[in-house]
Amino acid sequence: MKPVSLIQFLIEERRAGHINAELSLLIEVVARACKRIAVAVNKGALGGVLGNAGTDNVQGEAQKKLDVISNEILLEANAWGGHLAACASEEMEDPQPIPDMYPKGQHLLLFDPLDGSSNIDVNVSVGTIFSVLRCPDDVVEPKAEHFLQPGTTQLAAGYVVYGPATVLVLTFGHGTHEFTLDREVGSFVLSRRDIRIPEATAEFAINMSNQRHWEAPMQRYIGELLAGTDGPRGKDFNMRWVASMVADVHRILTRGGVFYYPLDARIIAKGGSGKLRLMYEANPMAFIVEQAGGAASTGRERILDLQPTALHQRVPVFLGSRQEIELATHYHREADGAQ
Ligand code: P6P
Repeated sequence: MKPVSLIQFLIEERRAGHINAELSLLIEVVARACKRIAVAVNKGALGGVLGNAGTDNVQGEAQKKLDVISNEILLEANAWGGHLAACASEEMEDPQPIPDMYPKGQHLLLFDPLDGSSNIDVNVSVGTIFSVLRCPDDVVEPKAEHFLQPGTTQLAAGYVVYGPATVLVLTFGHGTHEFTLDREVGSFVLSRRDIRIPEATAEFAINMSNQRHWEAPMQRYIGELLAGTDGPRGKDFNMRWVASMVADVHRILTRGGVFYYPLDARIIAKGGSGKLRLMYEANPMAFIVEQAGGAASTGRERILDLQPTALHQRVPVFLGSRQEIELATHYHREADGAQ
């Protein structure tokens, strides 16, 4: 069968009425920017781009050179196209307006330009995560509060994983689809349409070193997985933890599984609400996973239903095979005395 390029897929989606011309252009521009990020990432030590930039981001995290480079690539690519009203990034405190000399569009783009960048120096897969919202009609200079829309309002979400292959996963709310970069041609080619995550799984991803800090229901749930055939679950579980959300989520989209980054006592003691960011990590990944038949919660609530209160807000993340997410969420709600 003739391969379907990303451009052809976007035309199909426009003809189906799933997206408009401006959103189609936005996705093309983001995909092209991610190809440039892939070139920079794939240079490794030869590109002089490894190591720390010597600066911290808004999260107070030391920025890798490639964090800054990836952020610049995405901002530059999206400035002149006329499809965006503003961008927001993990690497920037405030939203970035579109420069006055360029026309503005009706979309807001949020991204984590290089998620998992602590893995860069050890040559483990990293990725770009992005989310697209509609800019409120009467807003010309979008501020942070205009980005604070629930995940259910996303028009598109996607990620690109820079691994052995460079792979784009994308949803517009009509299924989750995968495109693999054909480096010889330089274009993304549809490699899986309508991905489905199996309802059940025997594989979980979590950073076990935090175990002693977890809340009781998380200790109970993970304890049952570790007990395997000796415990109430009656089957053995496998564990993976890449410490690169895009890589862990891509594995779940490929063979099922669950990913957890729960609250823990240290986060709670510091008045925190989680490790991962809602607007440009949890929401896009939750949209992608739900559109593939999986589930995504904070352990108490559906992630996509959350009303955001801050641009860089953090949340606990439970996502993947529906049966496990529902059980883990049930344990937390039961412990809270809810329902
Ligand atoms: P830890 C990467 O820094 C990240 O934001 C996610 O990509 C990843 O899942 C998580 O943090 C890893 O966290 O505590 O295991 O280093």
